[in-house]
Amino acid sequence: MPTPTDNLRINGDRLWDSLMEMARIGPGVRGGNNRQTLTDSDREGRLLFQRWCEDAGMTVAVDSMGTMFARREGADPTLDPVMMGSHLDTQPTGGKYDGVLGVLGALEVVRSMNDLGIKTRRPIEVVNWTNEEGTRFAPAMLASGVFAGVFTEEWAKARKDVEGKTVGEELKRIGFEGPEPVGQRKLHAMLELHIEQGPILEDEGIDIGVVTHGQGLKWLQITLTGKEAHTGSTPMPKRVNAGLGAARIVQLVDEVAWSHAPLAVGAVGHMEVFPNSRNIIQGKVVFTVDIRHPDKAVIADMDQRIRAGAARIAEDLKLGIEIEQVGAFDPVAFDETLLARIRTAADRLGYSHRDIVSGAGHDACWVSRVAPTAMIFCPCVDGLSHNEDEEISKEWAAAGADVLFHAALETAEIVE
Ligand code: HGY
Ligand code: MN
Ligand code: MN
Repeated sequence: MPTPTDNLRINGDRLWDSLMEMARIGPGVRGGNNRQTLTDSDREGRLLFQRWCEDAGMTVAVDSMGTMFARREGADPTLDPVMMGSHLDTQPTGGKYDGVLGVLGALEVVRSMNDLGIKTRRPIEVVNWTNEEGTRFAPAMLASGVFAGVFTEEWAKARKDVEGKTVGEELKRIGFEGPEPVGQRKLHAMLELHIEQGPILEDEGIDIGVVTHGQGLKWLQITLTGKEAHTGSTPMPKRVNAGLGAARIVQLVDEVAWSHAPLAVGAVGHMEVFPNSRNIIQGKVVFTVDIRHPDKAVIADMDQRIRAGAARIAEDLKLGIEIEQVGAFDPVAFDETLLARIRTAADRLGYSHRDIVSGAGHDACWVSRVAPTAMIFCPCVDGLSHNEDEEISKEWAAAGADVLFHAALETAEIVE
């Protein structure tokens, strides 16, 4: 017996056009994006998204962390909505699709519902979560973390960027500190479409990733303090070299991650050196260790060994050391009912699929604490992301949004 959703598809051309139009806001230097959270370009992207949502007949609410909820009413407005969403903020050298595909793919689902005159029992909400990336303001997934009760709003709004500006000040400055209290908004379920940001789906020629888990993560910010001195006239035995300590700890992080191969990952992505002069021994280095694994116990082991090893390195080199945990979340298991709907939708639509664990963190990881949540991945070229060369195909984007469409309709229930 055919069902209403049998062969419903979104409009892939319209989705692609919207992705390309959004990509023109906050352009990078090599074809990607630099639309960091709460900057003027983020504001411009938010306003475009808001206009598109209103053009699609939705009403847009903003909470006090700046998260945007675009609502399409259902037959029964008293029911909790089905949310679909992700983030519009990007890395400083980010791609055009990380996060953006999830927000604009959800908008495309609503546009397609409008085209097809589809009514759902439950309301539908398309969400743009503030500061998913955690690059300008640590930690990542900041607003979804406040929404899920992981961080207090006060702590989150006090987070500072390298210029000392706070989240709260910047929210006000761009006009997106909304009136709605964070976390009061109820939801029945959330679905997040995202690019894989890894090589598995493309390597295996698979269309859809059914994301069963998100791996756990820890971010340790380490500050090493040595002694600035002349690089030419200071004898080697007299040096207190913070840069040397940082180099040895970067090596230690790599060794610890490899010791838990093949699933563990570890690196230092962020590093600031002071005074950063060609002929002054580095007096201070501030850097962030990023370690991840699907098993909480392995993360704890890596954390403990890196802390102990860093302390030994600092002692050997007579450096001061401070270690502050600036981000952490445990491995997450997503909702089995939603995962089954995603697999069924992919089968119905003729897309190949496989279960997969997310290497990256996502807003869905926090939202899963307050409602059933699941993610859908599409492949990305060479598995590359957090790089301006990030690329996907129009077909991959459409396939992911088609599956999102069907899973959302099943969850929100079509009504005649
Ligand atoms: O760091 C992450 O995994 C995400 O991209 N914010
Ligand atoms: Mn993302
Ligand atoms: Mn990202």
